[in-house]
Amino acid sequence: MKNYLLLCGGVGGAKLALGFKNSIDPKHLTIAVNTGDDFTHLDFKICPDLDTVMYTLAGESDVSKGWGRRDESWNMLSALDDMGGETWFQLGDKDLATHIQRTQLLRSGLSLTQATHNLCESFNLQKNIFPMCNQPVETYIQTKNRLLSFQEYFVKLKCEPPVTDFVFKGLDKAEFNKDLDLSTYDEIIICPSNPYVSINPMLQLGALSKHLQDFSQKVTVISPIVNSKSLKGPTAKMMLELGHQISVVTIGKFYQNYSQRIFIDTSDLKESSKLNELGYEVNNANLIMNNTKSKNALAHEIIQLLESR
Ligand code: FO1
Repeated sequence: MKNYLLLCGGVGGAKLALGFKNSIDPKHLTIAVNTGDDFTHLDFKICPDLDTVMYTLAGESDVSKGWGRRDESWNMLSALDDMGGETWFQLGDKDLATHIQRTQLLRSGLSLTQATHNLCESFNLQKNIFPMCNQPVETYIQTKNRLLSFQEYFVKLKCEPPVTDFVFKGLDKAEFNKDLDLSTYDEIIICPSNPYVSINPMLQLGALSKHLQDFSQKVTVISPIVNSKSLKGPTAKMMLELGHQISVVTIGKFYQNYSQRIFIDTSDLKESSKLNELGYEVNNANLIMNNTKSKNALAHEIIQLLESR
């Protein structure tokens, strides 16, 4: 069996990561997760994508919301609201325990990787989930009038302001997670996450970016655009605002220097020849992962193809 590295954002990426977890031995699976969405809120270090992946793999995620924990209660938030505290970013009681624990672990001197693995252990997960880097990188959204921090744009303003560009702060001090030896992965999967804000921060990390460009034959993109719509979140809206068509071809162009293989949904097959012209081998599958069966089926199909190469 080959060794797989998944590059993963939040909800879409986590669904595919679960399919992989259910399909292969964990020793062949490594998941590098975007940390550009991370921020400090109410003095707690919040890592939304790491938590979404962790909760999803542990069967603990709130599937309908896509973030936070299942069977959640909101006593802290409601009490905080009664006191006039800051409640625009909703922290459930069980979820809060994760942020408290992570913040304590980091304050005790652990790296984000070590803190993540400590949390993974408490969810009975293998230690194969890694932050993309151990240094803080913060995604900012440039809108016409203001530069917004990611969570202000995403949660407080509900992705409403039109986007003109993205800024990643902290890159000068950040490096792709040193615990991950890129030469050990036979296949790298770019999960169906938002290319602009979930995968882009990782592509800014020099060592990873160079590796993907040098070994683009090992890199497979799974499109987050299905039937000319985004599966979840603001990917399609951002594409339009940036002057692109909502299409798998726009995804293909975005990753053109990094990948030579793409999976698109069967409903987008009409775009195959344009992707071939961009240099891609095109494969198609059902990319809508709305239950465990479809998550496992997609992972299985990707693995089957890549094992045969
Ligand atoms: N997303 C929301 O839309 N509203 C929230 O109040 C919210 C709270 C929240 C708390 C913890 C956490 O880990 C994630 C949370 N998210 C919330 C999701 C998150 O901010 C975004 O989905 C990701 O950053 C995008 O991948």
